[in-house]
Amino acid sequence: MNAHARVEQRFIEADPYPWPYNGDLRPENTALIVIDMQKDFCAPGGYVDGMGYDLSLTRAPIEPIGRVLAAMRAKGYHVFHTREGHRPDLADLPENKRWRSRQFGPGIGDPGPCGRILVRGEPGWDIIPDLYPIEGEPIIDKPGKGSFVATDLELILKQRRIDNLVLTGVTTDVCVHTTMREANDRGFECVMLEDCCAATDRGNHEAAIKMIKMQGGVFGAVSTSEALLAALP
Ligand code: C5J
Repeated sequence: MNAHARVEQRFIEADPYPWPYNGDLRPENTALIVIDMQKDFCAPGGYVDGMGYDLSLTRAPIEPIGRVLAAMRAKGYHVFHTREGHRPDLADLPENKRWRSRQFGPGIGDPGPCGRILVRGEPGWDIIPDLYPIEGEPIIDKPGKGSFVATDLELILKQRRIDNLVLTGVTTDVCVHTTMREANDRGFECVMLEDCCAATDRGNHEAAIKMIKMQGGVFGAVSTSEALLAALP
């Protein structure tokens, strides 16, 4: 191919604009991020279950994420996973985060049916088997809701020259949204796949999606697994 040949532009159907904004969608510059698909958020006996929330909500994205994960792996896209969790001695758990987490029963760091809640190394903290990372896929262990604070995610994305982020996981309104906002402020071009995300409350999921679409796509765009799968080069 001529060294000066233009690369064909490619977009995913998305709202409020076809994504990515510049049509530069390639396996080399695009990563799937699967956020916090941990047993504590979507398995019986985990943290979310213990707080009394409807687990069917946070389990709903498992299947669509599985399809996107398989397709993006097969086509050579970068894949990252994150896990929210804390050191066993809780040195990285702010007191106020711990206090608030205990309002509906056992909180972060306390024992539960899946081990100590959101503590690194415990059964409930790990990623569900259906979506478990494979060799070579970085796992970002984060003590906060966002994936950039106190992690090496940005450094790895920059090393790999990744511009575009496809965001999936739980929960839409907390860790996925915080990560999208952090990524957007760092110049990454983000799309959230709405059927590949879920919140512990349906209204919060919908509101979080609506927020992204304001102001011409204030944090990026929103699409679906179906649209992404139809458009992948
Ligand atoms: C929450 C998360 N909701 N992964 N964590 O506490 O969204």
